[in-house]
Amino acid sequence: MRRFVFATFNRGKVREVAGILHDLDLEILSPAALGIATLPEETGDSFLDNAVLKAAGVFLATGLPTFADDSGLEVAALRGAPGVHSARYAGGDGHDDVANIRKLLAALRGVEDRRARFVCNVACLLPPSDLPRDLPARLPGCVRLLRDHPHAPPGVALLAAEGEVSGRIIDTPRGHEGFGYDPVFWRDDVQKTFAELTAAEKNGFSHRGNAFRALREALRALRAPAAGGA
Ligand code: ITT
Repeated sequence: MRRFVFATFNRGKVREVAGILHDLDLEILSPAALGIATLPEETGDSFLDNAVLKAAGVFLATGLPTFADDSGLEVAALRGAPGVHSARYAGGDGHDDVANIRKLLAALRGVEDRRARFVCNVACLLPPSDLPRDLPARLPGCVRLLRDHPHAPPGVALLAAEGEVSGRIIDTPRGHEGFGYDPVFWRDDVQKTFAELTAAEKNGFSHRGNAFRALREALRALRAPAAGGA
């Protein structure tokens, strides 16, 4: 069994990703289980930079293969805001989902164009010895193998995966599943918000579902871990 740390403190992400990766032979560890109380500050300008920063902080502290997710909501009428600031949109330490939604709905009051998308970037750091030589040819389209990302530790391989999903922002929150902006993110095809879907249903077409399904295919192509190793 291969061990990975998922560098996150967001329980909604953990629930969703556990469902997507459940059929891989993986043990997924939390930072808390390894004595890590905080992740590096998200000072990057892009989702990928921030995902790499989070994964690198945990990789350097533990020496274990690590993946991280940086994600957020981009609203067309707000020129892509809240974007990389989604968790902290309403200020403070962030993660006040009710305050974030309130601020978003205030910003969109009277605005007709409600188009929005969720974006998820995943950064997975691995020892290069885990990678088969033909890996690049076997990677799904939205996964890249990067060897010189500025925030990745030197000599460590980086698999970067991306996913997105479009929808629109409704005026009145609906549903109690999920997290973050899910209660106001509406999908015309299912006539529901993301907060009215189970985690499995949301995974079926969400940004995170798309990004982690792609990563899952890349992980299937890795060399088997050395006996007794990580
Ligand atoms: P970690 O950094 O510990 O992983 P976080 O919640 O701070 O957790 P991000 O920095 O990636 O994660 O911020 C993502 C924010 O974007 C999240 O807090 C939500 O406000 C929003 N978001 C991302 N994915 C979402 C989803 O699937 N549903 C609803 N909101 C989402």
